[in-house]
Amino acid sequence: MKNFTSINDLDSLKKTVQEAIDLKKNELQYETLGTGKTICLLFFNNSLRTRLSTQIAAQNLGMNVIVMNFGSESWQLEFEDGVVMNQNKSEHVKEAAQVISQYCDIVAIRAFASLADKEKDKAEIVLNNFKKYASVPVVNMESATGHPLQALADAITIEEYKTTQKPKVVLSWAPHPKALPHAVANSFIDMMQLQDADFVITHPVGYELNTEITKSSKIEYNQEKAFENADFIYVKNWSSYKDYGKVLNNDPDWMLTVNKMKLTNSAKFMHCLPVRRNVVVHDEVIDSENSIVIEQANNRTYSAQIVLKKILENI
Ligand code: SN0
Repeated sequence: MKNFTSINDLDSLKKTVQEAIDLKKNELQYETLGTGKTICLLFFNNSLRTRLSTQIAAQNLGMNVIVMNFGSESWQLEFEDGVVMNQNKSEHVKEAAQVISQYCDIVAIRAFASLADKEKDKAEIVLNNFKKYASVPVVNMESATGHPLQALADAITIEEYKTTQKPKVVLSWAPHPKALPHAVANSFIDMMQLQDADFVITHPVGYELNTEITKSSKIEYNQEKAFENADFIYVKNWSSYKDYGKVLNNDPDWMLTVNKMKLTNSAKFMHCLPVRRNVVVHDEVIDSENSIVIEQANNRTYSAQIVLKKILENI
């Protein structure tokens, strides 16, 4: 594998999940694969899990890690071509990406959606410009439209906790005070479409995601109906896609509660974190035995590590 910018960059999701589960049994089994190699982690947005788990993953493979927060530590980058750069942006991505490529063997990038300009977000300006100008492999640590490292960790988690061959998995929208990106939901859907599962998406009217991503996935507008017999409930807020980046309603009825969990087949509760307690999910659910969010976050390490391993093997 050269770049990892989408779950579809994996040759086989099923095989990769098994490889990650095997890696988890002894995370240092490839500890010399990355000796002498360096990864640069570039953050244009905040992070906790992605930053730490990707560093641990790289270290488990023997790599050196450099982390840079572009918001506070670097020059502001220009991504448009032909711009007269007499404003606040000091450096063009053309130079930055080429220079960074000389210092490292893999570059990983976090750059959230602006949620202001749908077309620019769809064009993945930051990720694709790095892909265009960098001469080293590029890893997506959540871009404008996707978060494939999270989706791979979710796939590993579902594989570990499923009790039937074809589980029912529900992706449910939940309220949130802020306008959040579509990336986590998009990549979760991409990933679920590769699985043998009964997959249902539920959200209020107006929160339909990009149909190029949802394709023929089942959408059920009645949350309670969607929850019937579910084995996994994956909760996530996203802003409107149609009315781009807007919070249309914050209907508290969509929060995940114990009563709603009672409709399920004793479902496991999943969330990518960070999560707003008692807005997205009630304390009682996230603190219950059915909550697997901590293990889900643990799997971020093995998701990143199996991806870096595949890239290192190809350098
Ligand atoms: C991000 C998102 O894409 O939804 C990252 C998730 C991995 N989440 C947030 O920005 C939450 C911020 C908040 O204030 O709750």
